[in-house]
Amino acid sequence: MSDLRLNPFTLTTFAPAEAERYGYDRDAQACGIVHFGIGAFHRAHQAWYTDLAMSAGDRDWGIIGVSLRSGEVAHQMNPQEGLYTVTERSGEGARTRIIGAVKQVLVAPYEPDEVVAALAAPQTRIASFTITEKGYCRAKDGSLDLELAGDESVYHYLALGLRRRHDAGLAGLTLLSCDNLADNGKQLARLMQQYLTRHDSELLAWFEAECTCPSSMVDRIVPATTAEDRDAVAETLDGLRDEAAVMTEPFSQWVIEDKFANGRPSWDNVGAELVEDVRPYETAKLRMLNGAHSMLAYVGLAHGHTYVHEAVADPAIRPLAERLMREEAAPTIAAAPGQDLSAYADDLLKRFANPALQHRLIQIAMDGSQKIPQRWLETLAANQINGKNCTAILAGITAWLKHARGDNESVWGPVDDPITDALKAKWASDGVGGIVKAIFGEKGLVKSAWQPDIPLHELIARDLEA
Ligand code: NAI
Ligand code: CS2
Repeated sequence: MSDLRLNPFTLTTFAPAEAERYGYDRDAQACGIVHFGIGAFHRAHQAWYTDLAMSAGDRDWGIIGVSLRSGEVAHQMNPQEGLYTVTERSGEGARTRIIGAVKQVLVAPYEPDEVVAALAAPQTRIASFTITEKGYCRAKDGSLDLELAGDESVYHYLALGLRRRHDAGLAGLTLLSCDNLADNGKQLARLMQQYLTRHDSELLAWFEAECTCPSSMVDRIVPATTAEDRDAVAETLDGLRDEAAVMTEPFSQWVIEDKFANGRPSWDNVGAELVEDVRPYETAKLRMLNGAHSMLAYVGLAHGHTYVHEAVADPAIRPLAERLMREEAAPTIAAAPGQDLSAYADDLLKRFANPALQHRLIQIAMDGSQKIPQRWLETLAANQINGKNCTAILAGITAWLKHARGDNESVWGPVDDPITDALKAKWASDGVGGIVKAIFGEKGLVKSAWQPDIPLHELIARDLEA
């Protein structure tokens, strides 16, 4: 196979026949978006919507991607001048599209001034984020952890960029969180205000008046790309290599609070929903999709599975996923008009069963301490008020505690969680009998809306010993 990389030149010269492609003059597009955390998900979701919107005639919404940590994505994308492919996979086959929306990737630790300049550019109107749950630097009570939120955090760059916009008399920005957090826009607004209060309090009033932070529910399953995936894409591209390729499912959903400070792409023309209140969609997605995902991950790994489609096909596990979604999560959700939670659960089970996605359970198992509060603990708390036990989520809790203890490490390597050391220390000091209180109790490690009673402690301890 050749080493020729996908880029605007090779694309016109070698013109792979099978792939769809963007339909606009890339060089003529200004960059209206600066996106932090240009990982696999952004490329298959927001950048894909933006590419479709510009292909349908919208203009000047090119994207400057920013990596806050490693240079890996910049090395993949910049030699390709930002071009990459999205491949949708299902049992029916694969469909590849070449995306032109991303113009450049900056690596913040090496190019801090360029990142601030991009935020302060007159044509920039939106800063968006997929920096993972831990990238928001939250303390256990949800407030900004001022020690974590240092000069390497997203807040540092935002504060400098917004200050420069203010001083130049430019309009504010929309700060659009696309991470799987409950009330992601409100959380971001509050955290940014806390950062400014500490570092640039004179900018606070301008930030509150000129910038907005819409909430958004984002949904598309995007597994981490593998070397085999890249080889398969090279075949589709008649030998051209795409080191930035991403794989996903045909399904995609994006529900956004319609609260933009300074314009937005016509994402609503290409499938996104702009609404007044995203909460019913966001709560259903976090508690049902992500709640079931995390349960499948920890219980599935314990049963020796590798992929989501394997876990959901296991007759010992599938009923747990059904129960978690239909009997435990759905009754806690105030559905929006027309939102059918039972049909939603049916669709989710079909999506999880997609055999072509190869979605690794260990990827979902990452960062459990950051994920389970909004995926499980809110549901447990809501059911607790009605005296109802959630056996499927409790099976997930037990499996997560074992995972955090290191039970899967011999097969899958070290536990990947920002508080791994603290979790392990609690296991060492509190053991099976005390771990539930040490993690979920009032003074526990994790922010928990749910306070298990003594019989539940005993039940989980028995399962942990089993
Ligand atoms: P990824 O691993 O491809 O990219 C993660 C990005 O976040 C990278 O740019 C990385 O440098 C950055 N990041 C990681 N830790 C950080 C930290 N502590 N501070 C700042 N930046 C940090 O992951 P992917 O698939 O792009 O997912 C990212 C996020 O997108 C998820 O955490 C989730 O909130 C959201 N998401 C992902 C979906 C998926 O199926 N992959 C679907 C829906 C939402
Ligand atoms: C997954 C999600 O990695 C995880 O924790 O549960 O990223 C999931 O794939 C997406 O939220 C689907 O939209």
